[in-house]
Amino acid sequence: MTQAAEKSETLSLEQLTQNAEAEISSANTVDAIEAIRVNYLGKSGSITSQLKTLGTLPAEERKTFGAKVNEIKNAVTDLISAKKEQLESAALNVKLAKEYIDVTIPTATEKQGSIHPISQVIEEITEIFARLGFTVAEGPEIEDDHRNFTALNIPENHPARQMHDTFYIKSDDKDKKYVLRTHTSPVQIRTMEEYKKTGKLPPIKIIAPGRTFRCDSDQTHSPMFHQVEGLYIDKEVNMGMLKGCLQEFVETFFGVENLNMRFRASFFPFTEPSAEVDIGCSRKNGQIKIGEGTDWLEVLGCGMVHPNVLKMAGIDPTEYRGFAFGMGIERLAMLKYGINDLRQFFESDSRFLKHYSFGSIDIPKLSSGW
Ligand code: 2U9
Repeated sequence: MTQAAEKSETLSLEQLTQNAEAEISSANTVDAIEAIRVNYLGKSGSITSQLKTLGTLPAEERKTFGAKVNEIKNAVTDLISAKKEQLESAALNVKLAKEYIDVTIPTATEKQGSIHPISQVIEEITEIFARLGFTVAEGPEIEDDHRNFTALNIPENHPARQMHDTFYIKSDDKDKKYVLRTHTSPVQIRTMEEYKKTGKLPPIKIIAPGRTFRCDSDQTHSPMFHQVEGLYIDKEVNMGMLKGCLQEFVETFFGVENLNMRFRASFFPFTEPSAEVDIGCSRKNGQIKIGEGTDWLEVLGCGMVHPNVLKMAGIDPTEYRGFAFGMGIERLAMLKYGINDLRQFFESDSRFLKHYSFGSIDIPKLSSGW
């Protein structure tokens, strides 16, 4: 190629680039940019055609010319993708602005959903314990049997394992058995493990609300049910503090000041001493009235965390103590809202929800003066 021919070739490539740049810059739709791409880089596009002429050039010119065309091709490709991205994002913004939905506008009353009583009661309980300084912890519903049992002082072959009517899960892992958690206690185990792992020291003050599972189904048992458990570990934790905390809880939850409450000695493998908690009530014609009369009604269980449980979780029981409690949500919801059939909770009958009608923006209904 003569010098003049080379100059004109360079100029034409430069011209090509300038034209492409100008067209890309003034393109204002994704379709327009796609048309430009086809014109320059498509099968018979002008840059592609330049590459096709390579074969006709003498070997010594091929390299420099080829490099130049490739450079232009890459530059134009980059410009096109940047512009395409910019146009696509602008188009999306226009679409989003057009399709804007104000989610705060209330739906028609007859179409409004409502909060399930179980969710409502979990909210109420969480609110009360949050005021007492507890935070919420969560964990998986499928657990290994170490965290569900062994770490809670329920070793293999302990009768409590049978009492829990456990759903076992098939597993290929020979060394680990998995279960649907029979209580939310493994959440507390996980929290203690995390403290140990990260070197964080107590106090630990958590509640663990959530679903639990036992292979049991009749008038008063559902294979899936809900619990809230609590755990407080610190250097100076004692049974008196546990009683004060639960007294505050039952009074606020049931909305009865100075509600009679008593601890009745009981047994759980994970607490020692252990107690069941009763509140004062009256029973007339099968009707329970909380805060009246001289009868007692069991509402939850509690105790001081067993030293073995603290030890297994890496917390020194000579330095730290803990209290723990556990409650069944369905039972508390039935007592507070006068629901008399457990099955109603799980039948998905919208009339049931409508009847209790906890609005989605209601705050938990707590009747004490807090
Ligand atoms: C750790 C240590 C101790 C949790 C506790 C209870 C007592 C209890 C029942 C109430 C009704 C279960 O739903 S229910 O059948 N629970 O009585 N639960 S103490 O104790 C723990 C938990 C975790 C690490």
